Amino acid sequence: MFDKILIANRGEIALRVVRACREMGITSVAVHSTADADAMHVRMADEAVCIGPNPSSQSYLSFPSIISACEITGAQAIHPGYGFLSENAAFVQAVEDHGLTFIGPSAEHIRLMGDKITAKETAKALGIPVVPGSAGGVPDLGTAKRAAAEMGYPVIIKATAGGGGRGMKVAKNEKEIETAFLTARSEAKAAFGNDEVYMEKYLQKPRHIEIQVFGDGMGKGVHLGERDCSLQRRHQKVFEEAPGPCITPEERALIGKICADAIAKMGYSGAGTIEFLYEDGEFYFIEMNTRLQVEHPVTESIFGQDLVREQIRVAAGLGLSFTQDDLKINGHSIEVRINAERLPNFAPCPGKITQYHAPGGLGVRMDSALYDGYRIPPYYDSLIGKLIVHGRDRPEALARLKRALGELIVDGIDTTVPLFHALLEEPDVLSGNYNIHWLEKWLEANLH
Ligand code: MV4
Repeated sequence: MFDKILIANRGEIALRVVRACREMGITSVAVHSTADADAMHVRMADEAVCIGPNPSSQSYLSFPSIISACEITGAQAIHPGYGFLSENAAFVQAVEDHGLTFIGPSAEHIRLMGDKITAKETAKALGIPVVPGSAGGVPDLGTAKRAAAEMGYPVIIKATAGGGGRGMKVAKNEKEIETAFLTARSEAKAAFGNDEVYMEKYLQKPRHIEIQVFGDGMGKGVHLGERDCSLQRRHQKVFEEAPGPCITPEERALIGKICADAIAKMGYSGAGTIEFLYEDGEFYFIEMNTRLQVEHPVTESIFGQDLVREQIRVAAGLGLSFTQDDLKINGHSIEVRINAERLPNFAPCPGKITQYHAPGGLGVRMDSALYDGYRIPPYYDSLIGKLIVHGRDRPEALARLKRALGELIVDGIDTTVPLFHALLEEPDVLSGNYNIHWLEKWLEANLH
């Protein structure tokens, strides 16, 4: 096992990793930008190194600064958290070239899943159900028209280098295909420097269901069920839950086994998420994320397992501390993302926290790097906390969420907390009756 781990991240996820390290007897090293000198992750880690000025490009994304910080402190491994360098294959390569361990999958697996066409081809070859679509890239308008006519409208055109919703265009009929194709291609070029696009049948009212998987790095794979993350605004998740309110135990066992077997066959190492659209009882693969995700705590809550501990164990070559048979779901968990944003437009709202009080009690977990007097810097993303609740069943988790939100105090800035108070009054949220478009429609009707 490692003696010392460097955490190449900030905010609540850096604290999350510090906590796992401390329980495992591993020394933690925080890195930080100038703006983050007073951040909670710096205070809570055993050691800290300033790695550069405020822009992420010169600090949290700087390969030489981070690798030098390992050399200075004697850290043997790097935990990337989510975002920043967590899915950067070139970084993984640089880490390994310096004799260090990246806590995550191989550069090859990150690269494979970063290209959405090869990800889909790989998934399909491994027996994972995929959305019907073009065979590989769509090089020109003629090919786009033929492919669309064959699969039937509506279709969606996506950037091969994309993901997370950027560079996507829907065409409802043949009249719309030319504009959709050309816009998708030019947006892909502008955003990713790669204009390759592919096409899929457009699913009109799916849910976003993602399966948590783990590879032990020694040829075994397990799954930890699904999360329903359908409540999103502009491709940002705001409310996530596990298990999915519409997924039966039989469906979970079936898709879970398909995913776990695929992970085993790939020889995948570490945590991963296989994303599906789910409509009319069918799962359709769209992408795979090769990192720990923001919403991992809902899975931890229902399985009673520490996913960061497992990531560290697998990276150290020790394998997982549980088998598939050990994993049993207990109750229901919900997470809401607390962002420093002002409604109704979700404008970023950095500034000084004049008062902070975290909720507590049975089944309540607050993952946040806030403290009284903390000044949220304007340079990074607006996630300032995650409130995660666990109950014996979904109604109990919902009641607990409402109670915990009532205890939470974040003064001095605006946050997304009022949104959650309002959502918890909505019959569709209370019954779990929502799809990927529900929140945008609700915001349109209620906040504008
Ligand atoms: C789709 C789709 C409908 N049909 N693909 C958006 C982000 C990216 N991960 C995939 N996305 C979508 N792909 C097909 N074939 C609808 C979306 C989509 C979406 C997906 C998940 C969560 C929220 C979404 C919001 C709008 C569109």
